[in-house]
Amino acid sequence: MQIEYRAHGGELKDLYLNLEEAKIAKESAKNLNSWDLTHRQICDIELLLNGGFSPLEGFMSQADYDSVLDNMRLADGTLWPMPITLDVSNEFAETVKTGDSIALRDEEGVIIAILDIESQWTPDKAREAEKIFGDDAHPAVSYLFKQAGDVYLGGKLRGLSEPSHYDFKALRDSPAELQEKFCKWGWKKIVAFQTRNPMHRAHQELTFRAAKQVEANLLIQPVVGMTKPGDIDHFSRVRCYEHLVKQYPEQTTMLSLLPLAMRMGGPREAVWHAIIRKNYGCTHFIVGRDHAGPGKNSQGEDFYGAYDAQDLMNRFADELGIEMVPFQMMVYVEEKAEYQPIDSVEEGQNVLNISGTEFRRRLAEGLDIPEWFSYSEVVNELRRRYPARHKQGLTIFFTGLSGSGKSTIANALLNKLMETGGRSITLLDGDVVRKNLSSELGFSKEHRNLNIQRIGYVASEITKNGGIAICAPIAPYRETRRQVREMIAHLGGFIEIHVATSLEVCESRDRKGLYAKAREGIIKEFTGISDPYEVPENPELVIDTVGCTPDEAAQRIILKLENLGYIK
Ligand code: PPS
Repeated sequence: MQIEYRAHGGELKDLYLNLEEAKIAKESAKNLNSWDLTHRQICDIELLLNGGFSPLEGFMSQADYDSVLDNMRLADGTLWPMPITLDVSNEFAETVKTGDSIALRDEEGVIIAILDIESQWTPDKAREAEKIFGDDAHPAVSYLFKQAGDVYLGGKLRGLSEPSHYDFKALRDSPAELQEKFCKWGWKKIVAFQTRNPMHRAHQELTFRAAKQVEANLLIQPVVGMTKPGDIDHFSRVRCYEHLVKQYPEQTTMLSLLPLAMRMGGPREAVWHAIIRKNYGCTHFIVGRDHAGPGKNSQGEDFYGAYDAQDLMNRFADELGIEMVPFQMMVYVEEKAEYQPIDSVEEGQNVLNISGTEFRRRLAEGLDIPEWFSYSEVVNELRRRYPARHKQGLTIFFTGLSGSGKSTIANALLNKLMETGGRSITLLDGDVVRKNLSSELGFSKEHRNLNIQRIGYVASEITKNGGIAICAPIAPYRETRRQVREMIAHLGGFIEIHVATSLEVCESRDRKGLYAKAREGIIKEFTGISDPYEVPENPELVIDTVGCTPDEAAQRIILKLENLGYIK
């Protein structure tokens, strides 16, 4: 097809080698030093190779990186707001030098591209964080310090294979493919909408009005690479978008997925998103309230002003080559039974809104979500993903000293829940786990942590799949318990129960004779005697077994579960 591809900086890049070149390069790449790309790097490389990041021809060199940080421009002056760098570990960096070529591989070992290293440096991460994002509550800053490697490699890429995707293939287009579709359909003016959330009626209204306003076709291009940690997975979102596109007039709107790794960089990110959409052939880009903002900072304030992104877009309007369609928040006006931009609401009119938190509460409790807020197909899709609490998976995590009564209560609870029926339940008792999952482990801090993490992993899988996991290890360390909670809480319920029977009582019971042995020093590192037990700070329930039978303890837990909505 003879078309003039639109691209930032002039030419739409395609960094893939042709078949013949790729065959030769693949052969020679077998002997090259290899770097296994992280998920974020896979997202970046896909858009580098297919031209989504035109005019970039690889990961940034130090000169481009410094210039982007200081001036929002590449070293040659082209507008570019976001660093696109290949971070590697110190150990790997020691094995390569400028002038080397390295093979970049995906998680399965497939060579995606060869990087010809032109630049290698240790970045000042604090400077990058400050210039691009702000304080350390920002998710990208946490990524930068906790996950990203300490050394950056820059250089041109030679693409060998496209990163593979097995899901929603029909909805994935490269910039060239999308531009070819637009050309074939006669779409000249295209307004793009970016999102990382499910879309409801307000978004449909906003995008439809934006397209009407500039008399353009509409491209809904949600991000499916990496979004803010904790966001709804893209599988559920895309099914929602598929329902939503049916709400627009025929032949006006299309859905295409963007494998971008977002940084949540607010204004800079908005400019970056616009450039990417330009590379996908769009002429207009919708920028709404708090575009790509990450929420609150460590002082509890929004990181960026609500319309900072629009201001920055305006600053570069002349050279961007894609026009902004600014949009305000849309709200539902009850008297008019329609959506309106918030500024056009008249005094005295009743505005209805359901916040994100309220929406999640209603899903969790199985409550009504009104038609004016969303489409029933979209809500049903989200109800499937987020069933009401009593249909969700759940982990009941006991912690307490040896002999405190954890296993007995856990067993009583298991039997009572089994009697009720209807749920699949697994008991991961401390002793049983030690015999099966963790038979090679001892009781050092490192081994205990590993043991608890294994229990947490199994419980997280059970919870994710809708079952109930009852865990009953000592789990003496606060930080490890916190990690387990974090691993599970976003997948379903997590209830921590401290079986707070005192050391004196546990020792006087000494059912297995272990305390006596610990006192004599025969058993080392014994919790409560020669190893610490860190008391939970905010467990959902505290039970002292003195004066409380196992039946009573299990009943208290059942009532707690009922109170929290996990059983009905
Ligand atoms: S941990 O700390 O959570 O990994 O411990 P856990 O897997 O629950 O294992 C505790 C059981 O192992 C026995 N045992 C010890 N406990 C604590 N400290 C030491 N050094 C130790 N050595 C063996 C003990 O029987 C624990 O079982 P319970 O049922 O808690 O009494």
